[in-house]
Amino acid sequence: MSDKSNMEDLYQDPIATAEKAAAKIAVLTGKKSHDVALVMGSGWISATEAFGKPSHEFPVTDLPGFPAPTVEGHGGVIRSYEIQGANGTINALVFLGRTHLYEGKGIEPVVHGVRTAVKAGCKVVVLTNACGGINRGYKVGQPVIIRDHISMTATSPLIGANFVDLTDLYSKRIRELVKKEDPSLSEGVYVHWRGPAYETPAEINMLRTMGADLVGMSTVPEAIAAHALGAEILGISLVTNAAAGVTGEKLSHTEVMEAGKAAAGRMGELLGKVLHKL
Ligand code: 8IG
Repeated sequence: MSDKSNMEDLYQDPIATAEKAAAKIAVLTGKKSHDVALVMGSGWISATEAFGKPSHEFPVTDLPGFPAPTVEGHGGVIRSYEIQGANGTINALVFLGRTHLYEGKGIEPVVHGVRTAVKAGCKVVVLTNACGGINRGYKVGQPVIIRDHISMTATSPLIGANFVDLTDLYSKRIRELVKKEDPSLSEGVYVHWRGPAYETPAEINMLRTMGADLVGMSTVPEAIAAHALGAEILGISLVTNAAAGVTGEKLSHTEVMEAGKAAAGRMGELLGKVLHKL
């Protein structure tokens, strides 16, 4: 199928396209359903090492509705893992890379992965990202659990009179489980900034005044779309730079890619353990 007609299906009927993509995952993996989905953001690939070897791996473009990815470091690959634990085996669907709003393809491709995951059976969706730290107490390389968010993009993945409640969007139950496993973790409020330009120092001051701790260009639409389909959400941010104006340093993409590796490995082990307690 050409990328164009593949994408037209997605814009026409996003939920039906997610159902088709989920059916194709079942065919490609031989697994009727998956239990949990993880979306690995930039710098998070090393977290997957803790899950062992995937049983299956394929490019997202093998499925209907996924555009070819465009940003360096975002693989556009789906893996299926069978993660063994005390309570048996968990089928995990892991997305390496995601589509961002700043790519200009609209909101549908941004949330297609998580919708596909929920239609594939996933009751929990773990969203990871790399972000800027607004909170002056954060250090580069620190993972932070997302407690709540502020959307600054003026866009939603939902259309129509779908008045979804977001009071417990980032599941309190799962946040407590994670903090029990690692009490050193902080929680923070994540702002979704469309990008692709980073914020100005003045905008960072504004966001801090609004109650924000973290700022990035992903996660929020995915959390809303997956929650609207009934999934529970865990969000974890890796602070890979101080937000604009916090230290006086300029922001660069390569710094971002390197900062996260050690913390991501530690988070992978944590996630591997937590998945069995969900
Ligand atoms: I990594 O400082 C990363 N992503 N908006 N601001 C925004 N996105 C980011 C930042 C940042 N760092």
